[in-house]
Amino acid sequence: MPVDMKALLARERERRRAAASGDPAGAATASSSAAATAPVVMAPRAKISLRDFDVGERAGVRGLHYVPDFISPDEERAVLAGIHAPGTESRWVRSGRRRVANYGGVPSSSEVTEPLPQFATSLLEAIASAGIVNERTAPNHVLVNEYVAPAGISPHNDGDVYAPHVAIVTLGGAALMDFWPNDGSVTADDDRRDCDEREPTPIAQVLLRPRSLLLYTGDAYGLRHGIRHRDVDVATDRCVNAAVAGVEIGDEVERGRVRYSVVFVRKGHG
Ligand SMILES: O=C(O)CCC(=O)C(=O)O
Repeated sequence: MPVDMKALLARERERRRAAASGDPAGAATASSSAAATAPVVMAPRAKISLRDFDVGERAGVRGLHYVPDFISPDEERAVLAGIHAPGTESRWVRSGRRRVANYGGVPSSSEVTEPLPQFATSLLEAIASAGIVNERTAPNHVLVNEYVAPAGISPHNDGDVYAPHVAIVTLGGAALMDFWPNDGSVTADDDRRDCDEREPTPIAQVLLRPRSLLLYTGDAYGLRHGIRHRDVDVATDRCVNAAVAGVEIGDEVERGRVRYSVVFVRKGHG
């Protein structure tokens, strides 16, 4: 999760200071539950079997799952409103070409410093009701990425703090995520480097449609992943979820103006 750690630490310190001093503006950002917006309500999901959503198998990658249309368009709108609720603006930190809002402490530290915001707990309840996480594996930290096209995220591996599970809900726009073997050569700690032609051919690509849920765990968690810097993605024969995402090899997929990803992780090796 390459994030501008300096900016994030400064923001986190500022937030804690404001909360401790009783500053109302700080308090609004210190606890996202203070954000005055309609609560996000999600219908409980029917239990799903992840085996039905395994997209990594055909590329020999274990632990890669893609669930299309995990949330409805109304739920997507409600989550986006929660992400931008009053008091959340000060959460955003620029990291390379994207912005990141972080909830639950400093991403690289295993310390959990606050509960998840309401939009995230609702999404999480939906994920839990589908049987995808349980009490032992439930995420306790969320990062929201905002990508204004053509922004992407440089190749990276999420490292030990979050291992072994990540769940990502895509909102607003689409993007093609590439996965490469983790040869140890590049673990970017910022977004200055693009995923570009210097990267070897990915072993798998997943087209992340709006309202979908991506899960990577185990072997898939160990890979590097990234999103290229471009307005339009082209599905290649490595696109492991092409059928379910409704594309054929060679199809061009517009990103859309802005994509958000809500990235759930569990710190503390649950
Ligand atoms: O936006 C995404 O789907 C990927 C986000 C990501 O890789 C990260 O935050 O580390």
